This record gives sequence, structure tokens and C-alpha cells, in this order.
Amino acid sequence: SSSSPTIYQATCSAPVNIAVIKYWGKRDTSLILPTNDSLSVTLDQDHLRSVTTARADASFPAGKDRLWLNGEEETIQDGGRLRRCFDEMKKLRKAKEDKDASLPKLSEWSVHVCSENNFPTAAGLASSASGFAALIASLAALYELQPEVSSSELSRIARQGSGSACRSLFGGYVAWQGGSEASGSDSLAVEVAPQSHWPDLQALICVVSDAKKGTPSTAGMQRTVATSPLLQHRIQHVVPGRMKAISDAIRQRDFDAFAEITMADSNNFHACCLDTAPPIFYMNDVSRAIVQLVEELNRASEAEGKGKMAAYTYDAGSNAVLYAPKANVAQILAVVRHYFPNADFDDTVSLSWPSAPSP
Ligand code: 2P0
Repeated sequence: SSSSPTIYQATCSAPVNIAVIKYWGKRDTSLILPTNDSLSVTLDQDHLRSVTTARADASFPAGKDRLWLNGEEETIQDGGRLRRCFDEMKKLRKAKEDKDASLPKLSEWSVHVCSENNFPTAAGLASSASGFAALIASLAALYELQPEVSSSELSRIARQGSGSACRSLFGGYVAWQGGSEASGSDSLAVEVAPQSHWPDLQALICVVSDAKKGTPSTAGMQRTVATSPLLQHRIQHVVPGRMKAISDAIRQRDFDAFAEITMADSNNFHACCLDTAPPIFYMNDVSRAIVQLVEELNRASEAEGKGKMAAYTYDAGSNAVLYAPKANVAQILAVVRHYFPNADFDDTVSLSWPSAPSP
């Protein structure tokens, strides 16, 4: 008899998220448990995303999962982050199979995964966040884990791939609760508000450089943990109050408060990088020129009795992300274009150095 074999395959995409309260430092480097809570805004999937297809097949050689990233095969190392993600997801599938004997034993088959980003990898544009989130989402779809397994539970697994990835399992405004358990059971992402709660907030990516960054986050943050007294102050006295204040600002759609906290936290994070021995520099002269430009726009707007125009934030790279209410976007773009006349952008703002003058 002939029957066409069932194909077990799922494709999912996951968006990039940009933190407004930054994650920087681990209390457990193996389980990826952070030294502080963080909070991010998930960007629109049309622009920056990872798309991942996962396929399980009884005919794949046993015991050999494989993964291709942007067309190149990655090694899945024993004890590594990818291995842990595959193992944790297979464990969840196995539990489902144990409850329902009629299910195919996908947990025993090897998986092949293919993942692509539509933006430069490792340029401070959070590629590991969307990448691991898309991996976990595609395996969850392949294994048909939801809705029994919640997105927060999946975020706990994505976290073990890359800390910031746990926040990309949700859209909108997302908190990563660092948790206090040594097992990491309470270190997961929760939704603060859906994107639809505050659709007026827009993000502009200013691509200052798409070169690979100097100090990778994983190594850089542990050097900060080991050497920066300012980081200890940040963890104990700065972040807890800001988490609450920015959550309130989001709930109240209070852009001035949101912007003030976002810029302060970006600057505090980069100050901790500078306080690291040896120091870590992620922002460059163009990044700093954009800070001055936004500060000046805000000063002028507030002098007219209006609120702030925009907020800037920088991750482990030189690129700026600006958050602004929709009504301000055209003016911000016009000003950016004026000071960076060779910029090439539509909704992604590209800025290049060295021809960009300071404002
Ligand atoms: C963040 N960043 O909250 C912060 C702000 C960069 C600056 O999360 O070691 O790639 O994989 O957990 O998640 C970058 O760190 O590091 C990061 P790992 P990750 O978005």
C-alpha cells in the first residue's frame, strides 16, 4: 500500500525587541539569569524579524539536530545554548506524547531548522533576541505545544538561548522578571501592555553602522559584573524604581515620563559600560550627535510648553533607536535628514560616518 507521508514542519517569525530598561549582567551565566529586571518594546514585524522553519522527520539521522542561520550551518555544541533549547522543547513534547499515545513520537526524531534575519546580524540590532524567539516559537508550533504551554513558559526556554530573547515571545510592552529562584523557574517574560494599548508610539531605527560590534554582549556584561561598582548601584538603587515608573508611564500612555526614563536608563547602561575595566565603548561620535540632537529637540519643544519630541536609546552598538509619538515623526525625520544629509532611509534611518557633521 502507498500513503503519502505526513510532513511535520512549522514556520514562525519573531520580532526584534528594544529595551528601555536594559538587561546587562547575569547572576547565573549557565541558566542565563539576569542581575536585574528589564523592559522592552517589541518592534513591528514588517521591518526587523527572524523567520524560522523547523522540521522533524523520522528519516533524519538520529541524534543529530541541525541548524542553518542565514544559509550557513551552525554547530550545535553539547552543553551549549542551542542544545539546551532543543532539549527543553523536546522535553515538553515528550510530556505531551506521554499523555497521548496516539501522537507521533516527534520528540525522538532529529530536527532541522533554517533561520533567516531580514537585517544585519550582531550589529546591536538584537538579532539573538528575535532569532532564539523564532526558534522556540517554531519548535512550539512543530510540537503543537500551545495553548497548554503558555508564552511565558516558552519565554523561560528562549531565555536560555539568549536573555533578551525571552522578551520577543510577546508583542507590545514586555517585562522580563529576573526572578529570585536559583533554578530560574521564575525568570520569564510577561506582557505589560499589548501593542494596541499605545499604537501612537513609533520607533525609528537610526543605523549608524551595520558593522559587527566590538565587544559581544555576553562577554561584555560579565566584565561589567566583575569590575563595575556603578553596576551594583544600578542593580540595587536605579532599576527597581524605574521598572515601576516606566510600567506606570506605559499604562498611562505618558510619553514625557516614558521618554525621560528611557533616555536615563540608556545613559546609565552606557555609563556602566564606561565604568567597566577595561572600559567598553558602544556609542560613537554619531551616536552622541544624535543624543544632542534629540536633547535639543526636546528642549525647544518643552520651551514652547509642549512635551518631549522623542526618546533615544542605544544597545550594545552604535545604532540609535528613537521612540516618538506618531505626530512628531515627520519633523524628527526632517531634522535628522537636515543634520545627516547623506542619510539613506525611509522608515529605517541610515546614518553614515565620517561625513555626518555634528548638530
Ligand atoms: C537588552 N542587551 O536589554 C540589553 C541592552 C544589550 C544592551 O540584551 O548573553 O544578547 O545572550 O543573554 O541578550 C544583549 O544581551 O545576551 C542585551 P545573552 P543578549 O536588550
